Amino acid sequence: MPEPILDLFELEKAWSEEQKETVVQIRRFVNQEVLPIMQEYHNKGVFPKDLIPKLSKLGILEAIEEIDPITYGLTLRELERGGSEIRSFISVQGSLVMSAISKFGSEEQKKKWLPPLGKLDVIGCFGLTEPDFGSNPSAMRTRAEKFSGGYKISGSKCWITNGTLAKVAVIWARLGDQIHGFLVETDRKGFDARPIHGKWSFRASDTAEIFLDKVEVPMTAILPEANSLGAALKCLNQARYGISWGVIGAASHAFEETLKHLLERPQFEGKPLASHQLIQNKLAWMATEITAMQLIAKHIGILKQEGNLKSHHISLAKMNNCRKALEVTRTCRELLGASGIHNEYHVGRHMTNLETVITYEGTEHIHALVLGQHLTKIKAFV
Ligand code: TGC
Ligand code: FAD
Repeated sequence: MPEPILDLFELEKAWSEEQKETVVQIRRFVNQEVLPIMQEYHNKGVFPKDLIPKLSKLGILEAIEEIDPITYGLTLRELERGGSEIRSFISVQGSLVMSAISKFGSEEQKKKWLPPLGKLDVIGCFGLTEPDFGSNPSAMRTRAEKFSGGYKISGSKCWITNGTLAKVAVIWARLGDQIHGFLVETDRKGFDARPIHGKWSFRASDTAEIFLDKVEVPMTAILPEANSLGAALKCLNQARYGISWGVIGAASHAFEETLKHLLERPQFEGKPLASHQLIQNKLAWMATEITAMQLIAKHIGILKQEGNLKSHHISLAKMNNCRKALEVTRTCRELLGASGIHNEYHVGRHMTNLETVITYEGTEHIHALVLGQHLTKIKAFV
Protein backbone atom coordinates (compact mmCIF):
# COMPACT_ATOMS: atom_id res chain seq x y z
CA MET A 1 0.00 0.00 0.00
CA PRO A 2 1.54 3.41 -0.89
CA GLU A 3 2.00 5.93 1.93
CA PRO A 4 -1.19 8.02 2.33
CA ILE A 5 -1.32 11.79 1.89
CA LEU A 6 -1.02 14.15 4.90
CA ASP A 7 -4.64 14.13 6.11
CA LEU A 8 -5.05 15.92 9.45
CA PHE A 9 -8.85 16.18 9.15
CA GLU A 10 -9.18 12.56 7.98
CA LEU A 11 -10.92 13.69 4.82
CA GLU A 12 -9.78 10.59 2.96
CA LYS A 13 -12.10 8.46 5.13
CA ALA A 14 -15.11 10.17 3.59
CA TRP A 15 -14.32 9.05 0.04
CA SER A 16 -16.28 6.15 -1.47
CA GLU A 17 -14.51 2.79 -1.88
CA GLU A 18 -14.16 3.52 -5.60
CA GLN A 19 -12.57 6.91 -4.91
CA LYS A 20 -10.16 5.35 -2.39
CA GLU A 21 -9.20 2.73 -4.99
CA THR A 22 -8.55 5.47 -7.54
CA VAL A 23 -6.22 7.25 -5.11
CA VAL A 24 -4.26 4.04 -4.43
CA GLN A 25 -4.08 3.13 -8.11
CA ILE A 26 -2.83 6.53 -9.29
CA ARG A 27 -0.50 6.98 -6.32
CA ARG A 28 1.09 3.58 -7.02
CA PHE A 29 1.42 4.48 -10.71
CA VAL A 30 3.07 7.80 -9.84
CA ASN A 31 5.48 6.15 -7.36
CA GLN A 32 6.47 3.43 -9.83
CA GLU A 33 6.35 5.13 -13.21
CA VAL A 34 6.44 8.90 -12.82
CA LEU A 35 8.59 9.96 -9.87
CA PRO A 36 11.60 7.82 -10.88
CA ILE A 37 11.88 9.51 -14.31
CA MET A 38 10.76 13.11 -13.80
CA GLN A 39 14.12 14.60 -12.79
CA GLU A 40 15.71 13.11 -15.89
CA TYR A 41 13.04 14.58 -18.18
CA HIS A 42 13.15 17.89 -16.31
CA ASN A 43 16.91 18.01 -16.96
CA LYS A 44 16.46 17.06 -20.61
CA GLY A 45 13.64 19.57 -21.02
CA VAL A 46 11.32 17.19 -22.87
CA PHE A 47 7.97 15.56 -22.15
CA PRO A 48 8.21 11.85 -21.19
CA LYS A 49 6.27 10.47 -24.16
CA ASP A 50 6.78 6.87 -23.00
CA LEU A 51 4.27 7.62 -20.25
CA ILE A 52 1.44 8.16 -22.75
CA PRO A 53 0.57 4.45 -23.31
CA LYS A 54 0.89 3.84 -19.57
CA LEU A 55 -1.42 6.75 -18.77
CA SER A 56 -3.78 5.42 -21.42
CA LYS A 57 -3.98 2.07 -19.61
CA LEU A 58 -5.18 3.86 -16.48
CA GLY A 59 -8.26 4.85 -18.51
CA ILE A 60 -8.56 8.23 -16.71
CA LEU A 61 -10.28 10.07 -19.55
CA GLU A 62 -12.17 7.27 -21.27
CA ALA A 63 -15.26 7.81 -19.18
CA ILE A 64 -14.72 11.52 -18.53
CA GLU A 65 -18.40 12.26 -19.13
CA GLU A 66 -19.40 9.97 -16.27
CA ILE A 67 -16.52 10.50 -13.85
CA ASP A 68 -17.64 12.25 -10.66
CA PRO A 69 -15.90 15.56 -9.89
CA ILE A 70 -14.25 14.36 -6.69
CA THR A 71 -12.75 11.26 -8.35
CA TYR A 72 -11.47 13.50 -11.15
CA GLY A 73 -10.00 15.92 -8.60
CA LEU A 74 -8.34 13.13 -6.61
CA THR A 75 -6.86 11.72 -9.83
CA LEU A 76 -5.34 15.07 -10.76
CA ARG A 77 -4.05 15.56 -7.21
CA GLU A 78 -2.25 12.23 -7.36
CA LEU A 79 -0.85 12.89 -10.84
CA GLU A 80 0.51 16.31 -9.81
CA ARG A 81 2.33 14.59 -6.94
CA GLY A 82 4.55 13.23 -9.72
CA GLY A 83 4.81 16.49 -11.63
CA SER A 84 2.59 19.39 -12.63
CA GLU A 85 3.49 18.66 -16.26
CA ILE A 86 1.80 15.24 -16.11
CA ARG A 87 -1.34 16.65 -14.55
CA SER A 88 -1.32 19.41 -17.15
CA PHE A 89 -0.97 16.90 -20.00
CA ILE A 90 -4.15 15.19 -18.76
CA SER A 91 -5.93 18.46 -17.87
CA VAL A 92 -5.47 19.90 -21.34
CA GLN A 93 -6.60 16.69 -23.00
CA GLY A 94 -9.63 16.17 -20.74
CA SER A 95 -10.72 19.50 -19.27
CA LEU A 96 -9.93 21.68 -22.27
CA VAL A 97 -9.95 19.67 -25.52
CA MET A 98 -12.46 16.90 -24.76
CA SER A 99 -14.62 19.27 -22.77
CA ALA A 100 -14.71 21.79 -25.65
CA ILE A 101 -15.85 19.02 -27.99
CA SER A 102 -18.36 17.46 -25.64
CA LYS A 103 -19.84 20.84 -24.60
CA PHE A 104 -19.84 22.59 -27.98
CA GLY A 105 -19.24 19.96 -30.69
CA SER A 106 -21.61 18.34 -33.19
CA GLU A 107 -22.56 14.67 -32.83
CA GLU A 108 -20.13 13.83 -35.67
CA GLN A 109 -17.27 15.70 -34.00
CA LYS A 110 -17.97 13.90 -30.74
CA LYS A 111 -18.04 10.51 -32.47
CA LYS A 112 -14.85 11.20 -34.40
CA TRP A 113 -12.70 12.74 -31.68
CA LEU A 114 -13.82 11.79 -28.19
CA PRO A 115 -12.99 8.04 -28.26
CA PRO A 116 -9.38 8.40 -29.53
CA LEU A 117 -8.79 11.44 -27.31
CA GLY A 118 -10.12 9.53 -24.29
CA LYS A 119 -7.74 6.65 -25.00
CA LEU A 120 -4.85 9.09 -25.60
CA ASP A 121 -4.44 7.60 -29.09
CA VAL A 122 -4.83 11.16 -30.34
CA ILE A 123 -3.41 14.11 -28.38
CA GLY A 124 -5.08 17.49 -28.42
CA CYS A 125 -4.12 21.03 -27.50
CA PHE A 126 -6.08 24.19 -26.70
CA GLY A 127 -4.99 27.43 -28.34
CA LEU A 128 -6.43 30.51 -26.68
CA THR A 129 -3.42 32.63 -25.62
CA GLU A 130 -1.59 34.71 -28.21
CA PRO A 131 1.81 36.39 -28.02
CA ASP A 132 0.14 39.78 -27.38
CA PHE A 133 -2.97 38.60 -25.50
CA GLY A 134 -2.66 36.38 -22.42
CA SER A 135 -4.85 37.64 -19.59
CA ASN A 136 -7.12 39.37 -22.07
CA PRO A 137 -7.97 36.79 -24.75
CA SER A 138 -11.00 38.78 -25.91
CA ALA A 139 -8.62 41.01 -27.92
CA MET A 140 -7.17 38.06 -29.87
CA ARG A 141 -6.06 38.63 -33.47
CA THR A 142 -6.32 35.11 -34.89
CA ARG A 143 -9.00 35.27 -37.51
CA ALA A 144 -11.09 32.84 -39.54
CA GLU A 145 -12.62 33.69 -42.91
CA LYS A 146 -15.28 31.78 -44.73
CA PHE A 147 -14.47 30.52 -48.24
CA SER A 148 -16.31 28.11 -50.54
CA GLY A 149 -14.58 25.02 -49.05
CA GLY A 150 -14.82 25.99 -45.37
CA TYR A 151 -12.70 28.42 -43.30
CA LYS A 152 -9.20 29.84 -43.64
CA ILE A 153 -7.53 30.54 -40.29
CA SER A 154 -4.56 32.89 -39.82
CA GLY A 155 -2.78 34.04 -36.70
CA SER A 156 -0.60 32.71 -33.91
CA LYS A 157 -0.99 31.15 -30.49
CA CYS A 158 1.60 31.07 -27.74
CA TRP A 159 2.50 28.91 -24.74
CA ILE A 160 0.37 26.02 -25.94
CA THR A 161 0.64 22.86 -23.82
CA ASN A 162 0.87 19.60 -25.85
CA GLY A 163 1.33 21.88 -28.89
CA THR A 164 3.83 19.75 -30.84
CA LEU A 165 2.36 16.42 -29.69
CA ALA A 166 -1.15 17.35 -30.81
CA LYS A 167 -2.92 15.85 -33.80
CA VAL A 168 -5.89 18.13 -33.23
CA ALA A 169 -5.87 21.69 -31.94
CA VAL A 170 -8.86 23.56 -30.53
CA ILE A 171 -8.14 27.00 -32.00
CA TRP A 172 -10.08 30.05 -30.84
CA ALA A 173 -10.39 32.63 -33.60
CA ARG A 174 -12.41 35.66 -34.54
CA LEU A 175 -15.04 35.08 -37.24
CA GLY A 176 -16.77 38.36 -38.02
CA ASP A 177 -17.52 39.97 -34.65
CA GLN A 178 -17.54 36.79 -32.62
CA ILE A 179 -14.94 34.42 -31.20
CA HIS A 180 -15.45 30.81 -32.30
CA GLY A 181 -13.77 27.49 -31.62
CA PHE A 182 -12.36 25.36 -34.48
CA LEU A 183 -11.00 21.81 -34.53
CA VAL A 184 -7.85 22.08 -36.61
CA GLU A 185 -5.97 18.95 -37.65
CA THR A 186 -2.33 19.79 -37.16
CA ASP A 187 -1.12 18.19 -40.40
CA ARG A 188 -3.00 20.80 -42.46
CA LYS A 189 -0.93 22.99 -44.77
CA GLY A 190 0.05 26.26 -43.09
CA PHE A 191 -0.09 24.86 -39.51
CA ASP A 192 3.24 24.99 -37.71
CA ALA A 193 3.91 24.17 -34.03
CA ARG A 194 7.36 25.03 -32.70
CA PRO A 195 8.62 24.06 -29.23
CA ILE A 196 9.40 26.91 -26.82
CA HIS A 197 12.94 26.46 -25.48
CA GLY A 198 14.60 28.12 -22.50
CA LYS A 199 11.93 27.41 -19.86
CA TRP A 200 13.07 27.01 -16.25
CA SER A 201 9.58 25.90 -15.20
CA PHE A 202 7.46 23.14 -16.77
CA ARG A 203 10.63 21.83 -18.38
CA ALA A 204 9.12 18.38 -18.88
CA SER A 205 6.05 19.76 -20.63
CA ASP A 206 5.54 20.16 -24.37
CA THR A 207 4.97 23.92 -24.69
CA ALA A 208 4.69 25.38 -28.18
CA GLU A 209 4.08 28.43 -30.26
CA ILE A 210 1.60 27.79 -33.05
CA PHE A 211 1.53 29.62 -36.37
CA LEU A 212 -1.47 29.46 -38.67
CA ASP A 213 -0.95 30.72 -42.19
CA LYS A 214 -4.28 30.59 -44.06
CA VAL A 215 -4.91 27.08 -42.74
CA GLU A 216 -7.89 25.67 -44.64
CA VAL A 217 -10.35 23.63 -42.62
CA PRO A 218 -13.72 22.22 -43.74
CA MET A 219 -17.09 23.68 -42.67
CA THR A 220 -17.36 20.74 -40.25
CA ALA A 221 -14.33 21.99 -38.29
CA ILE A 222 -16.23 24.74 -36.50
CA LEU A 223 -17.58 23.87 -33.04
CA PRO A 224 -21.23 24.73 -33.72
CA GLU A 225 -22.11 25.72 -30.17
CA ALA A 226 -18.94 27.72 -29.36
CA ASN A 227 -19.72 31.24 -30.62
CA SER A 228 -18.28 33.52 -27.94
CA LEU A 229 -15.35 33.91 -25.58
CA GLY A 230 -17.74 32.62 -22.90
CA ALA A 231 -17.47 29.13 -24.49
CA ALA A 232 -13.68 29.10 -24.06
CA LEU A 233 -14.09 30.38 -20.49
CA LYS A 234 -16.52 27.53 -19.72
CA CYS A 235 -13.75 25.06 -20.65
CA LEU A 236 -11.32 26.99 -18.44
CA ASN A 237 -13.69 26.56 -15.49
CA GLN A 238 -13.24 22.81 -15.72
CA ALA A 239 -9.44 23.08 -16.00
CA ARG A 240 -9.18 25.58 -13.13
CA TYR A 241 -11.28 23.25 -10.97
CA GLY A 242 -8.77 20.46 -11.68
CA ILE A 243 -5.78 22.70 -10.93
CA SER A 244 -7.25 23.55 -7.51
CA TRP A 245 -7.03 19.83 -6.68
CA GLY A 246 -3.81 19.13 -8.57
CA VAL A 247 -1.55 21.58 -6.74
CA ILE A 248 -2.33 19.83 -3.43
CA GLY A 249 -0.41 16.86 -4.85
CA ALA A 250 2.72 18.91 -5.57
CA ALA A 251 2.59 20.71 -2.18
CA SER A 252 1.97 17.59 -0.12
CA HIS A 253 4.70 15.65 -1.91
CA ALA A 254 7.16 18.47 -1.17
CA PHE A 255 5.97 18.45 2.46
CA GLU A 256 6.44 14.65 2.79
CA GLU A 257 9.98 14.80 1.39
CA THR A 258 10.89 17.71 3.64
CA LEU A 259 9.45 16.22 6.83
CA LYS A 260 11.39 12.99 6.23
CA HIS A 261 14.61 14.96 5.73
CA LEU A 262 14.03 17.06 8.86
CA LEU A 263 13.46 13.96 10.97
CA GLU A 264 16.62 12.30 9.62
CA ARG A 265 19.13 15.15 9.59
CA PRO A 266 20.81 16.01 12.91
CA GLN A 267 22.03 19.56 13.52
CA PHE A 268 23.23 21.11 16.82
CA GLU A 269 24.02 18.55 19.55
CA GLY A 270 22.92 15.68 17.32
CA LYS A 271 19.25 16.67 17.50
CA PRO A 272 17.18 16.23 14.33
CA LEU A 273 16.25 19.46 12.57
CA ALA A 274 12.58 18.57 13.18
CA SER A 275 13.11 19.04 16.92
CA HIS A 276 13.74 22.79 16.68
CA GLN A 277 10.86 25.12 17.47
CA LEU A 278 11.29 27.42 14.47
CA ILE A 279 11.20 24.40 12.16
CA GLN A 280 8.10 22.98 13.82
CA ASN A 281 6.41 26.36 13.46
CA LYS A 282 6.95 26.17 9.69
CA LEU A 283 5.81 22.53 9.56
CA ALA A 284 2.63 23.49 11.45
CA TRP A 285 2.00 26.39 9.05
CA MET A 286 2.47 24.18 5.99
CA ALA A 287 0.26 21.38 7.36
CA THR A 288 -2.45 23.95 8.13
CA GLU A 289 -2.30 25.41 4.61
CA ILE A 290 -2.35 21.98 2.98
CA THR A 291 -5.38 21.08 5.12
CA ALA A 292 -7.12 24.32 4.11
CA MET A 293 -6.39 23.58 0.44
CA GLN A 294 -7.86 20.10 0.87
CA LEU A 295 -11.01 21.51 2.46
CA ILE A 296 -11.47 24.02 -0.35
CA ALA A 297 -10.97 21.33 -3.00
CA LYS A 298 -13.41 18.99 -1.29
CA HIS A 299 -16.01 21.73 -0.97
CA ILE A 300 -15.82 22.83 -4.60
CA GLY A 301 -16.08 19.14 -5.47
CA ILE A 302 -19.32 18.91 -3.52
CA LEU A 303 -20.64 22.14 -5.09
CA LYS A 304 -19.79 20.76 -8.54
CA GLN A 305 -21.52 17.46 -7.80
CA GLU A 306 -24.62 19.38 -6.75
CA GLY A 307 -24.46 21.60 -9.86
CA ASN A 308 -23.90 24.70 -7.71
CA LEU A 309 -20.29 25.56 -8.56
CA LYS A 310 -19.94 29.18 -9.78
CA SER A 311 -16.97 30.75 -11.54
CA HIS A 312 -16.13 32.98 -8.54
CA HIS A 313 -15.89 29.82 -6.37
CA ILE A 314 -13.40 28.41 -8.87
CA SER A 315 -11.41 31.67 -8.91
CA LEU A 316 -11.17 31.62 -5.12
CA ALA A 317 -9.99 28.00 -5.14
CA LYS A 318 -7.51 28.39 -8.02
CA MET A 319 -6.07 31.59 -6.56
CA ASN A 320 -5.76 30.32 -3.00
CA ASN A 321 -4.53 26.81 -3.72
CA CYS A 322 -1.89 27.87 -6.27
CA ARG A 323 -0.55 30.63 -4.00
CA LYS A 324 -0.45 28.37 -0.94
CA ALA A 325 1.06 25.42 -2.82
CA LEU A 326 3.80 27.69 -4.14
CA GLU A 327 4.51 29.11 -0.67
CA VAL A 328 4.58 25.62 0.85
CA THR A 329 7.15 24.43 -1.71
CA ARG A 330 9.24 27.58 -1.23
CA THR A 331 9.22 26.93 2.55
CA CYS A 332 10.19 23.29 1.95
CA ARG A 333 13.08 24.40 -0.20
CA GLU A 334 14.30 26.68 2.54
CA LEU A 335 14.02 23.96 5.21
CA LEU A 336 16.05 21.53 3.11
CA GLY A 337 19.01 23.92 3.17
CA ALA A 338 21.48 23.29 0.35
CA SER A 339 19.76 20.00 -0.48
CA GLY A 340 16.74 22.05 -1.46
CA ILE A 341 18.44 23.31 -4.58
CA HIS A 342 19.51 19.81 -5.66
CA ASN A 343 17.62 17.45 -7.89
CA GLU A 344 18.05 14.61 -5.40
CA TYR A 345 14.82 16.11 -4.02
CA HIS A 346 11.67 16.82 -6.01
CA VAL A 347 10.95 20.00 -4.04
CA GLY A 348 12.77 22.39 -6.39
CA ARG A 349 11.03 20.91 -9.43
CA HIS A 350 7.60 21.24 -7.80
CA MET A 351 8.40 24.81 -6.72
CA THR A 352 9.48 26.01 -10.15
CA ASN A 353 6.53 24.24 -11.79
CA LEU A 354 4.09 25.99 -9.47
CA GLU A 355 5.36 29.33 -10.80
CA THR A 356 3.72 28.28 -14.07
CA VAL A 357 0.58 26.92 -12.47
CA ILE A 358 -0.05 30.18 -10.58
CA THR A 359 0.27 32.01 -13.94
CA TYR A 360 -1.67 29.90 -16.42
CA GLU A 361 -5.42 29.44 -16.46
CA GLY A 362 -5.77 33.01 -15.17
CA THR A 363 -3.08 34.68 -13.06
CA GLU A 364 -3.58 35.42 -9.39
CA HIS A 365 -4.49 39.04 -10.30
CA ILE A 366 -7.13 37.89 -12.78
CA HIS A 367 -8.79 35.61 -10.23
CA ALA A 368 -8.63 38.34 -7.58
CA LEU A 369 -10.39 40.64 -10.05
CA VAL A 370 -13.07 38.02 -10.79
CA LEU A 371 -13.67 37.71 -7.05
CA GLY A 372 -13.52 41.50 -6.66
CA GLN A 373 -16.15 41.88 -9.36
CA HIS A 374 -18.38 39.37 -7.61
CA LEU A 375 -18.01 41.19 -4.28
CA THR A 376 -18.40 44.77 -5.53
CA LYS A 377 -20.28 44.34 -8.84
CA ILE A 378 -17.55 46.60 -10.28
CA LYS A 379 -15.44 45.26 -13.14
CA ALA A 380 -11.86 46.43 -12.55
CA PHE A 381 -9.85 44.67 -15.29
CA VAL A 382 -9.35 47.84 -17.34
P1 TGC B 1 -16.29 39.03 -19.91
O1 TGC B 1 -16.99 40.14 -20.62
O2 TGC B 1 -16.18 39.09 -18.42
O3 TGC B 1 -16.93 37.63 -20.30
C1 TGC B 1 -17.21 37.28 -21.64
C2 TGC B 1 -18.36 36.29 -21.60
O4 TGC B 1 -17.92 35.11 -20.89
C3 TGC B 1 -18.72 34.93 -19.72
N1 TGC B 1 -17.77 34.46 -18.67
C4 TGC B 1 -17.70 33.20 -18.27
N2 TGC B 1 -18.42 32.13 -18.62
C5 TGC B 1 -18.12 30.96 -18.02
N3 TGC B 1 -17.12 30.86 -17.11
C6 TGC B 1 -16.37 31.91 -16.75
N4 TGC B 1 -15.37 31.76 -15.87
C7 TGC B 1 -16.64 33.15 -17.33
N5 TGC B 1 -16.11 34.40 -17.22
C8 TGC B 1 -16.82 35.18 -18.05
C9 TGC B 1 -19.33 36.27 -19.42
O5 TGC B 1 -20.50 36.13 -18.68
C10 TGC B 1 -19.57 36.81 -20.81
O6 TGC B 1 -20.71 36.17 -21.33
P2 TGC B 1 -21.68 36.95 -22.35
O7 TGC B 1 -22.79 35.98 -22.57
O8 TGC B 1 -22.07 38.20 -21.63
O9 TGC B 1 -20.85 37.20 -23.57
O10 TGC B 1 -14.87 38.82 -20.58
P3 TGC B 1 -13.56 39.68 -20.51
O11 TGC B 1 -13.05 39.78 -21.90
O12 TGC B 1 -13.80 40.95 -19.75
O13 TGC B 1 -12.55 38.74 -19.71
C11 TGC B 1 -12.78 38.27 -18.44
C12 TGC B 1 -11.52 37.56 -17.90
C13 TGC B 1 -10.37 38.54 -17.75
C14 TGC B 1 -11.91 37.00 -16.56
C15 TGC B 1 -11.11 36.43 -18.88
O14 TGC B 1 -10.64 36.93 -20.07
C16 TGC B 1 -10.03 35.53 -18.29
O15 TGC B 1 -10.37 34.60 -17.56
N6 TGC B 1 -8.74 35.77 -18.61
C17 TGC B 1 -7.67 34.82 -18.25
C18 TGC B 1 -7.23 34.08 -19.49
C19 TGC B 1 -6.92 32.66 -19.20
O16 TGC B 1 -7.19 32.10 -18.16
N7 TGC B 1 -6.32 31.98 -20.15
C20 TGC B 1 -6.04 30.57 -20.03
C21 TGC B 1 -5.55 29.98 -21.32
S1 TGC B 1 -5.60 28.22 -21.38
C22 TGC B 1 -4.35 27.76 -20.37
O17 TGC B 1 -3.72 28.52 -19.74
C23 TGC B 1 -4.07 26.29 -20.30
S2 TGC B 1 -2.74 25.93 -19.26
C24 TGC B 1 -2.61 24.24 -19.25
C25 TGC B 1 -3.44 23.56 -18.22
O18 TGC B 1 -4.59 23.96 -17.95
O19 TGC B 1 -2.98 22.57 -17.65
P1 FAD C 1 0.02 38.91 -19.03
O1 FAD C 1 -1.42 38.87 -19.36
O2 FAD C 1 0.91 39.75 -19.87
O3 FAD C 1 0.19 39.33 -17.51
C1 FAD C 1 1.45 39.73 -16.95
C2 FAD C 1 1.21 40.26 -15.54
O4 FAD C 1 0.27 41.34 -15.58
C3 FAD C 1 0.58 39.20 -14.62
O5 FAD C 1 1.09 39.35 -13.34
C4 FAD C 1 -0.89 39.55 -14.66
O6 FAD C 1 -1.58 39.15 -13.48
C5 FAD C 1 -0.82 41.07 -14.74
N1 FAD C 1 -2.06 41.62 -15.31
C6 FAD C 1 -2.57 41.44 -16.55
N2 FAD C 1 -3.73 42.13 -16.68
C7 FAD C 1 -3.95 42.74 -15.49
C8 FAD C 1 -4.97 43.58 -14.98
N3 FAD C 1 -6.03 43.93 -15.72
N4 FAD C 1 -4.88 44.03 -13.71
C9 FAD C 1 -3.82 43.67 -12.93
N5 FAD C 1 -2.81 42.87 -13.35
C10 FAD C 1 -2.89 42.42 -14.62
N6 FAD C 1 -2.49 29.20 -22.91
C11 FAD C 1 -3.33 28.51 -23.74
O7 FAD C 1 -4.17 29.08 -24.40
N7 FAD C 1 -3.23 27.16 -23.84
C12 FAD C 1 -2.30 26.43 -23.15
O8 FAD C 1 -2.25 25.19 -23.27
C13 FAD C 1 -1.40 27.14 -22.29
N8 FAD C 1 -0.41 26.46 -21.63
C14 FAD C 1 0.54 27.18 -20.94
C15 FAD C 1 1.66 26.51 -20.43
C16 FAD C 1 2.67 27.23 -19.79
C17 FAD C 1 3.90 26.50 -19.32
C18 FAD C 1 2.52 28.62 -19.57
C19 FAD C 1 3.56 29.40 -18.81
C20 FAD C 1 1.41 29.27 -20.06
C21 FAD C 1 0.43 28.58 -20.78
N9 FAD C 1 -0.66 29.25 -21.38
C22 FAD C 1 -1.52 28.55 -22.20
C23 FAD C 1 -0.74 30.69 -21.34
C24 FAD C 1 -1.29 31.24 -20.04
O9 FAD C 1 -2.68 31.02 -19.94
C25 FAD C 1 -0.95 32.74 -19.98
O10 FAD C 1 0.44 32.81 -19.75
C26 FAD C 1 -1.71 33.46 -18.87
O11 FAD C 1 -3.08 33.54 -19.20
C27 FAD C 1 -1.15 34.87 -18.60
O12 FAD C 1 -0.98 35.58 -19.78
P2 FAD C 1 0.45 36.31 -20.10
O13 FAD C 1 1.52 35.31 -19.88
O14 FAD C 1 0.34 36.92 -21.45
O15 FAD C 1 0.60 37.40 -18.98
